[in-house]
Amino acid sequence: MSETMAEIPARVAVPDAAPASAAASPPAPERKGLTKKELAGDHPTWCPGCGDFSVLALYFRLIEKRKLGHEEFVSIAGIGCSSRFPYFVQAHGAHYIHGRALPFATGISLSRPDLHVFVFGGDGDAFSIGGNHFNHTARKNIKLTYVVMDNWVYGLTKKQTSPTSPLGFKSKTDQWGAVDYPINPMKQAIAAGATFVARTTSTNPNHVLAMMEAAMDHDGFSFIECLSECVEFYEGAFDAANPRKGGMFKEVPKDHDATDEQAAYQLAGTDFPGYFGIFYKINKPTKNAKEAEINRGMMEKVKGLKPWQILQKSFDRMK
Ligand SMILES: Cc1ncc(C[n+]2csc(CCOP(=O)(O)OP(=O)(O)O)c2C)c(N)n1
Ligand code: SF4
Ligand SMILES: [Mg+2]
Repeated sequence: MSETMAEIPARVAVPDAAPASAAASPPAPERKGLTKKELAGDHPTWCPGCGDFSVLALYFRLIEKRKLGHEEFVSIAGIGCSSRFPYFVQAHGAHYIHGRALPFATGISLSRPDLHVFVFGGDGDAFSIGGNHFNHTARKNIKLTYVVMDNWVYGLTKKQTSPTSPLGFKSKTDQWGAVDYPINPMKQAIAAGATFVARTTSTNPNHVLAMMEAAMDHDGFSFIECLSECVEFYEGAFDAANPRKGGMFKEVPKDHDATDEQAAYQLAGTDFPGYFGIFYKINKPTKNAKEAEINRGMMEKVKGLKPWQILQKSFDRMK
């Protein structure tokens, strides 16, 4: 890492920083940020009515509202219908390997702490093949936002049981009904050490936006479980959480203490449709901050040396 990189504080828009010599020049015009129209990438290939459309539209609204420019954020995903997300965003991003979006995004976050790193994916991507990465990214408190579009099924591969499918769900892998106990993403995130844990549903746009905003402002690993219906392979899965379908949308009680892990865990254990909002939010140092500190210390030790001289010192030590 260069000295300049080591000095970049978290989430500072570096390119806008004015050079010292420009102190006397007129202030730069206010940055406009990207518009929804500019952000629209490939036409989404999702089935008409898929909940993922709403998440994409709200992501555009978030970028627009926060006046972000191309150099300030990145959108990463694994594999799945939901993970096709970055194709539909005309900005920096990557559609990566199934279950491996988080380690890839971790590298980006650690090397470019000035960026907003957003990761999108499905329940299979997050909790089956990527389950291990989920736990480790959470415990390391990597500064990024992870939105899991949970539809309780593998959509892309046409209806297999996922780790969040409820007992009895009939799929191509469980023709007689699922027998494996589903995981609870909220409990899993809290237990793994995530420092921001929220739940929302794609049928409540204002709430999705509010959760995304709070998540991106959090200095640490922020996780959002967003219920997002697969109309093709699990129609009606979330009707009980949708007032327009006769269900109930219950927000986290006003007196809930989001810094209380036990209280958050208790909320997470409520029967479906459960609660929506921020269950848990605490501040503790990120891996980003800890590594930056180590880097600063190391740079201090080799101050004034050229990169090749630093390398030579390492070689000399090996002799
Ligand atoms: C290594 C690997 N294993 C399996 C697959 C096949 N595969 C692609 S997507 C997927 C699951 C998708 O489910 P989910 O993550 O819930 O996303 P959804 O399609 O429901 O949005 C699987 C098993 C793959 N692409 N790569
Ligand atoms: S199969 Fe399901 S998850 Fe995939 S695009 Fe269609 S509705 Fe959405
Ligand atoms: Mg899924």
